[in-house]
Amino acid sequence: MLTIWGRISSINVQKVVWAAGEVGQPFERIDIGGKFGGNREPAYLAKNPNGQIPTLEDGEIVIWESSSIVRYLAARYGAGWIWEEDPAKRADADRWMDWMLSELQPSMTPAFWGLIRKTPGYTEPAAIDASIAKAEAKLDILEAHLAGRSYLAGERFGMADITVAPGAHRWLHMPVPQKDWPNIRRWYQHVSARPAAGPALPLPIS
Ligand SMILES: N[C@@H](CCC(=O)N[C@@H](CS)C(=O)NCC(=O)O)C(=O)O
Repeated sequence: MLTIWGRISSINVQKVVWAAGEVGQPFERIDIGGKFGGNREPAYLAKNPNGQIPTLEDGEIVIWESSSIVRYLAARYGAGWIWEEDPAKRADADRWMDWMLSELQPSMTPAFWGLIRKTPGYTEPAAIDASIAKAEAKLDILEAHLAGRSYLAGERFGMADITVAPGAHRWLHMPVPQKDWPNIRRWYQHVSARPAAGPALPLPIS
C-alpha cells in the first residue's frame, strides 16, 4: 500500500493520485498542507525537507517532487503501459512534465492564488492580469501542439497527460474569460474521463 501525503486541492498531489490509480496501486492519501497544516512538523520534514506536498512512501522508499513521483510510479508499476522504455519516446513525455512544472504552473499560479485562494499579496488586479496573459501564452503552445493529437506525447495515453491535464483542469475552471482552445478542451475531456482521473480532479477548484 502506497502512502501519498498531501491535500487533494494541490495540483501536484493530483498528478500523483492520478498516476497511482493508472498503475493500479492501492494508496492511502493523508491530508496535509494548506488548511490541514502538518507539513512543517519535524516528522514530515524528515520525509520531505522542503515541507511541501506531495510526498510518496512506498515501503522504505520516500520520494518528493511530483514529476519524479509520477516517473517512479510509471517505471516501477507501469512498464509497458505509461512508462516508455525508448529514450526518445520518454523524452517526449519528460519535456511536457518539465514544462508543466517550470512554465505552465508558474504562469497560472499567481492568478489562481489571487482569484481563488485570495492569498494576501496576490490580489492586485494588475498582477492577476499579468498572470492570465502569461498562462494564456503557455496554453496557446499546448493548444497548437494538441492539434491532430489524442495525447500529449506519442500515440497513447501516458505520463505527460497525467501531469499536464491537472493544469488544464484548473485553468478551464478559473473565473477568467476563457479562450476557445478547442484542442485543449477535446483532449482534457477525453483524458479526464478516465476512471483514475476522477479522484484526482476535484471540483470546485480550491
Ligand atoms: N516542485 C514541487 C512543488 C511542491 C509544491 O509547491 N507544493 C505546494 C502545493 S501544490 C505546497 O506544498 N504548498 C504548501 C502547502 O500546501 O501548505 C512538486 O512538484 O512536488
